[in-house]
Amino acid sequence: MTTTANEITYRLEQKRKVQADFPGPKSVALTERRKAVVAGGVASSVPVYAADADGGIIQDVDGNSFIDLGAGIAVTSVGASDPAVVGAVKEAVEHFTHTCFMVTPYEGYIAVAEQLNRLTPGDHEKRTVLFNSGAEAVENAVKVARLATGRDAVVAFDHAYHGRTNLTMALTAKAMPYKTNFGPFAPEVYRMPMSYPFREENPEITGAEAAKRAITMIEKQIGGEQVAAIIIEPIQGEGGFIVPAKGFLPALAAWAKEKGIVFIADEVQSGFCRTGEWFAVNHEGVVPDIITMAKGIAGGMPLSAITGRADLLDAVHPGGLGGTYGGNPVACAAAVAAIGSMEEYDLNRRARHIEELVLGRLRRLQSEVGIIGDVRGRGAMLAIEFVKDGTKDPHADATKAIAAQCLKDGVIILTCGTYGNVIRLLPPLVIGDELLNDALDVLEAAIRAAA
Ligand code: PLZ
Repeated sequence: MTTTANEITYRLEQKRKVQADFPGPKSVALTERRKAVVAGGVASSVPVYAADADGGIIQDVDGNSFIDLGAGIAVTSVGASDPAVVGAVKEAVEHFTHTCFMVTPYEGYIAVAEQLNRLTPGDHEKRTVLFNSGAEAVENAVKVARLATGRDAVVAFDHAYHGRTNLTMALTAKAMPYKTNFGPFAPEVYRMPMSYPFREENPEITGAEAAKRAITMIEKQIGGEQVAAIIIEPIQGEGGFIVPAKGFLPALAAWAKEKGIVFIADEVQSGFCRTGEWFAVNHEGVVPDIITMAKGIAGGMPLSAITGRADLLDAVHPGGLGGTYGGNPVACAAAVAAIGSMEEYDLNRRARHIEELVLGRLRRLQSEVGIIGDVRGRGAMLAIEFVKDGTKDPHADATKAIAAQCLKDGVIILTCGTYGNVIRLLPPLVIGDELLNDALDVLEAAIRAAA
């Protein structure tokens, strides 16, 4: 057991330790079994199989310990085996695994709704619905917006990612690997230009001007009065951790309000302390009409939610929203415990501390290395965009090579970006400084080697 300054206790030793020739025999055997039974369309980033995970460490079946800079794609913010979450799950599961909230309801669902209504931005009257995945939350946010407005059109943005179901594929911007050959896609989805400061033709363009560019296009191509919803990730995730210019989100939200358009913030990736605030929209004081949540919400248990204006959510006829597993009681217990841990460990403060530590190191490195085009992000949602030396041409090969080298040295690191040229850092928020610095040493060496 080791303890950090912020009193987080770990079960597994927080130390990177990998055999030079991993994957070991047990992982190799599992890969063989997998090939015979698991569909080839499901890919994994690393060739080892997890046996245990805690704090910033994932241990594989052969005893290798990797530093986790992905948190299962921004999910295990409180750690993959936070004692409070584990205890709550055990307690809940001993009573009942499922009854279906639409059949025999239970308190946990209500408790989660109370927490989400309290934590999401705005002090207006709110209502919450629970689902299983991020995509399902997005689907339902759009359903509610269409019903409440009586309009069809939905506006999404360049570089957006909203999921893999039919409607959310339509909302997602990137063809490969998410959409190619999976169509036809849902209609009435319109794509508008994003504010992407690093790649703007005019680097001087302000957030308000970038919003105006999108609004003008909406008015020309659709007409504001036809639009049911604008959906946007306040910091885009899969698209490259793109932080829009200051003022972009508030201007869009203000215009949506004026036109009676439902402003949906997709905080599936950016929510729950990830950016150093409960939600990324808080950085600019934006209050969405509906907010979609998943990932970090339940410490790794599958749960998602939409929380929004009571008048919108309550416009839906009884029975209009639901699903067999939505708000599973064990997942609800985990969510209440995970939110408790976020508050107890003050993970917003912890995320801001991670930002300071990581950005400082990366900015120094950027001044020495030509292939780092941009370093950006908020809290513990940070990214490096790689370019060919002295240009803005995306450098996907270097990005891939750097991620591969990090893995070889025992650091699990994720890439993203429309051009596949972004390394994103999404550590569990409970990771200790020593482990994080060790991971950054590995990353820095890999970047220098590639440069
Ligand atoms: N909205 C903003 O980031 C999920 C998906 C990775 P689900 N992002 C990771 C992959 O390759 O499938 C995501 C997101 C935002 C919606 C979703 C969808 O959430 O829980 O994966 O359905």
